[in-house]
Parts: sequence; structure tokens; C-alpha cells
Amino acid sequence: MQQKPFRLITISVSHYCEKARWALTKLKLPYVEEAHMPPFYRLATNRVGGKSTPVLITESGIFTDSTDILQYLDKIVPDNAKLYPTDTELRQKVEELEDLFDEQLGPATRRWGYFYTINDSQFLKKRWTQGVPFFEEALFPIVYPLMRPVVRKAFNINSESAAQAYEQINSVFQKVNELLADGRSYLVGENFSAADITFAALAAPVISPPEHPIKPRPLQELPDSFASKISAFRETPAGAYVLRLYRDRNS
Ligand SMILES: N[C@@H](CCC(=O)N[C@@H](CS)C(=O)NCC(=O)O)C(=O)O
Repeated sequence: MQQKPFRLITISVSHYCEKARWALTKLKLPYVEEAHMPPFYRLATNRVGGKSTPVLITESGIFTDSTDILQYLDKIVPDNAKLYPTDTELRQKVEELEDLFDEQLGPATRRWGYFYTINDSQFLKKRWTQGVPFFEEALFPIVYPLMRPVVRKAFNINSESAAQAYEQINSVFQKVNELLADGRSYLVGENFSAADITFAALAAPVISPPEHPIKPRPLQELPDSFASKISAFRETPAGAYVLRLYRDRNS
């Protein structure tokens, strides 16, 4: 049994980190978030054998992938709080959707979101530095111009890839629209699950839910081309679903 709060290493704005953060919040498990800005997170993750964020440090092991984190947390909570159904068939559906969102939606929303924001240093400063140590924040003006081309390259950010990402997001949203078409309350079965957390957290960059813990900028402050597409995503059943899950996120 964990004695001290968990440690969650994050890049605060990362939507995969938000997935882990949401699970910890939902399960009411005490944790301390250690947020870092690119590239400083690497110092923290390397130290414990991870590369990307989130990393969860527990007294029984270190988890370096958001899905591994959710699966671990699920094991230690009581039966009435599970994020993965006990029924094998339903569990398989949750895992399939989680994989689809992790592998297709997450990279696409990140690419599309960065395409519109990577040149906006004011926007990125707020999001990259939320909760980071003081010296990292102080170094933002030096680090940002150096990291901008690195991020562009690492995530392949250009107008062509952004257009492809937009298509991919639409196709995942279409699948979720179809799942929700029968009026169900959650993506799988009768209960909130890891599939719902993963969808909402990874879709957040294209929905900009007002209740997101990394405060999004109001739509009217975003460039028109970006804001109008976010509005259109919000109007889809899948987008409205993300907004609803975020409204209920802390309850
Ligand atoms: N499969 C990983 C993906 C996590 C991921 O892509 N994290 C990004 C932040 S959005 C990251 O840390 N990127 C920096 C890197 O890979 O060096 C997970 O689900 O945890």
C-alpha cells in the first residue's frame, strides 16, 4: 500500500499527462505533480528510466507510459472505482478504444494544435511554464527559440501534416459520434472508463474545454481560423461529449 503521495512527472500542457492526472483525480489518489518545460523534463524522466511524460513514481514501481499508469492505478483501487470493466469483452473494447485514441488521436491533436500555436510565444509561455520550477520559467526566453525548431521537427509540424492531422481527428470523431448515436452515457458499457478519460484528454487540444486544469485561452483570443475549427469540433456529438466530461471532471 502506497504510504506517500505518488509523484507524477509531467510537461504540464501535455495531453497524455492530462490523461494520467485525470485518472489520479478521478480515483482520488493523492499525488504531487512535478511539471517541467521542454527540454528540462528529460532530466527528470532520464533519472528514473523514462523518456516521455507522464511518468508515475510509486512505492511499487515506476510507470513511463500513460496506459501503464492507468492500468496500475486500476489494480490498486476498490472494485467500485475501476476504470477498466471486469467483464472481459467490455474490457477489450475499452482497451481497443484507448489504443486508437493513444495512437491516432493524441499525435494528431498535438500536431494540429501546435501548427496554430508554435509561433505564439506568449501562448506557449503560459502553457509550458505552468507549475514548473522558477529557474525553468526564467529560462523560457532563451529556451523557446531553441526548442521551437526541435518541436517542429519532432512532431513533424507543417501545413501539409496539419491538414492530414485534421482529417485523422475528424475520422476518430466520426467513430465516436457513431458510438454515441444510440444515446449512451459513456463510450463503453454503462460506466465511465479509461476510454472516456483517454478520449476527452487527448481531444482537449481541439475542444479547448474551459474547465481544463491547464487554463485554455478563450476562443475569442485565438486566431479566427483556429477558433472557428474548434467551434465546429465542439458542435459534433463527440465534441459535446468532451465538453460534458470536462464539466464533470472534478465531481
Ligand atoms: N505513449 C506515451 C506517449 C506520451 C507522449 O507522447 N508524451 C509527450 C508529451 S505530449 C512527450 O513527453 N514528448 C517528449 C518526448 O517524447 O521526448 C504515453 O501514453 O505516455
